[in-house]
Amino acid sequence: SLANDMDTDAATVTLPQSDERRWSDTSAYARKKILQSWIQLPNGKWELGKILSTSGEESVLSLAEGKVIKVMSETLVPANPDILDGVDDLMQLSYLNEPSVLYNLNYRYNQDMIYTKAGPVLVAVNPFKEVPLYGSRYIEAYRKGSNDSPHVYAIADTAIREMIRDEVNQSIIISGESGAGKTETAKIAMQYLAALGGGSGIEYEILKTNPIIEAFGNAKTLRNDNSSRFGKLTEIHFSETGKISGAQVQTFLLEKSRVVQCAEGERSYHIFYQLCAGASPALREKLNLKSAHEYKYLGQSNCYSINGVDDAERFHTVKEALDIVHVSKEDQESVFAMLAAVLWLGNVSFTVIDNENHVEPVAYESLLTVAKLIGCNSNDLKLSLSKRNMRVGKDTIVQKLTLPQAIDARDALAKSIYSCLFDWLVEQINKSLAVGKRRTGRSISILDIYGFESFDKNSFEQFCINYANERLQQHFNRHLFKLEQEEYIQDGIDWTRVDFEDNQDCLSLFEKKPLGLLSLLDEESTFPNGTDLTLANKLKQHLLSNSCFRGDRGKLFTVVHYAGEVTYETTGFLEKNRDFLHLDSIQLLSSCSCHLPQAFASSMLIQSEKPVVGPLHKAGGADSQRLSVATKFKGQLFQLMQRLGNTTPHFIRCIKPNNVQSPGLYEQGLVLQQLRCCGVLEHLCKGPYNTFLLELVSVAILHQFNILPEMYQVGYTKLFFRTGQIGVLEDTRNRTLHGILRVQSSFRGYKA
Ligand code: AOV
Ligand code: MG
Repeated sequence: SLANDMDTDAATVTLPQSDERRWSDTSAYARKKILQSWIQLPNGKWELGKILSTSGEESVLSLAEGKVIKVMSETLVPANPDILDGVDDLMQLSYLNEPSVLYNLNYRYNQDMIYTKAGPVLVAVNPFKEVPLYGSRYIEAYRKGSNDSPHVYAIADTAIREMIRDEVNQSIIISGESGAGKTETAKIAMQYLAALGGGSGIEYEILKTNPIIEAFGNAKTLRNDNSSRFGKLTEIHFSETGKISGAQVQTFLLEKSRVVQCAEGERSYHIFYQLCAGASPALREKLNLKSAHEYKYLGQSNCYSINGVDDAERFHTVKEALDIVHVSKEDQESVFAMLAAVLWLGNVSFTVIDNENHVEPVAYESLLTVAKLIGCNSNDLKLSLSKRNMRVGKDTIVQKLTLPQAIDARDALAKSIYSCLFDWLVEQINKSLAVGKRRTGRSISILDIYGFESFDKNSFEQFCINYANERLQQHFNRHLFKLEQEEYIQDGIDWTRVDFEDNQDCLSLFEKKPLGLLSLLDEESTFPNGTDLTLANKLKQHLLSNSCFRGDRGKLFTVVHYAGEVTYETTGFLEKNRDFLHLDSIQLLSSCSCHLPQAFASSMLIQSEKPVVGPLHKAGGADSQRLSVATKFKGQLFQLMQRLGNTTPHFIRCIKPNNVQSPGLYEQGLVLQQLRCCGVLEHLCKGPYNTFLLELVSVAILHQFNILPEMYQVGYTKLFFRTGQIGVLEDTRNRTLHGILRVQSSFRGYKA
């Protein structure tokens, strides 16, 4: 606080450390001068009040609707003068505190100004309705520079300019909670890049990849009707003349489990419903396709449609898009056959065949249809779902399956077919968008990755997603810190090194070898007798000394993430991490007469040649042994960070203003929690000096207003004020102006 700062030598200011000190302007000195203030009501909401009087420890304020209240002065949080209402960069606020930031975003949101700058970061508040901010007229305005209000277009424009000017690759990194608007924002950015770099026609193809990838990788969840269940990096390449020459899409960790299982009220991947609703009679007959209601995988969550979405129509959009990215009609039909095979697999049921409860699939319509669709012998399929070959030493033993084992084998096959299909499609898209061999130009990458997740129950998926977010957060922290440091140095500010918020401890908790979360998870995954409980115990045994880790009872453990604590439950961790498919199933796929299953089998075999994790590894088992899911993901993230590390980043933070996907509803608490999570507030409010942008203000004026020399430093281009000082100046100016106005208005008989 300022009171503390007054005692400190101005040249050796350190950052406020604790939460209470993060906010800049609650000092006694600043308080005396403020005109209006925020009061926190018992329900946690902030309300604006005009300060009528302050005597001793207490202040009297008037609130809306003529209410007058008396409060302890120390609870006042200064509000900004009205002239700052709705400023388009939060940095322009005199008082940077939580209610002021919330108020400003809300003020803008109410006028459909969903974009606001927070220093170098763009904040986007999801409007949940169409807002008139897009399209060619707007693109043109940003291109010409005639519109300078914050916008995704402005970010994309800066990226293009800096790419050309600095000859450095750029990245647009979009983050935010589920449903906050990341995917829409990514598309808006692509729209702008396509418009500016278009000409060759490839830009049209790039835009058309979205409906395809969304159909196969997005699903309705309780949080978002169009939730992306994978992460995505789209790299758009530009030639030396600034025209788009191609693109490449990389995807991360698709949520496979959704194919066989999803929660009440959610849906599996859109494409299944689209196919069932939109396939032509001829295709229906060929695939023996039924309505979505007849498939068990789709029926279990009791949700078949999405408000306002016509699945049949979407199916046609996807088919058209597949044409555009050069997936042949023949291949398209194979893709649809794979989808139908997955659906029919879910309907395969089993019957008990002996008194040891071993089962085999019943050879009804479902089994026969799957065999026909993937092009294998139905007897082979039946065998692969009822028996498992195990190699022990030199011998092979055949193990019969019990019902849960058989269901696992069936579901594993369905999941593998789907995820291979997803990867195969992305590969086709990349072939179609391929950048020519001569990569002379530069690129802009757009990252749309799942945001931090914290639910009542958190499993392996949240574990991976939150780990990814820690990695990205570090990238964000380090970048902003660097920018800040550069600004001070450039302006010749005598500035001692400051510590910055870092999440390295939490990252180490995940990545340290051999005693980190990922290593221990992999180790336990290789033990034949490892269970979710032994995993939990092992973590607690080795990690308790790490301050970011806490052991809880049973299978629970807690990680202190930068965005908050998350308690994970290890149920299913080992199996999801191993994620293996029986070798029998791979062999089955490779024996198929259709080319897609063959391609899937070989890609799985290639993966299994890499270093391995699997319970039978040491025993020389016959299962497909491949990189564990967590290790593969970690590798992908490292690669991603390396790629991003070579780019100039531009950050967009998407905010979800309510949990009901409804327009016009702005819930303070929810917004605040997201702002806190993503570190934007911290960055905004931590600088020891606020920059004062009016370069012509001279030191003489400061003397006039009795601002002590230790309260500011003069840089080459800016004045840097100690926190709180700008507010004091603003208020002085306001009082002066108000004084003049009052004289004028009483003179004219008007109310000021
Ligand atoms: P997400 O990508 O952040 O969630 P989306 O981009 O899918 O979120 O946005 C969710 C929904 O919000 C969209 O389907 C739109 O209805 C609406 N929306 C978002 N941005 C805008 C905008 N600029 N204009 C109009 N509507 C918008 V997730 O993928 O769940 O993490 O996994
Ligand atoms: Mg998304």
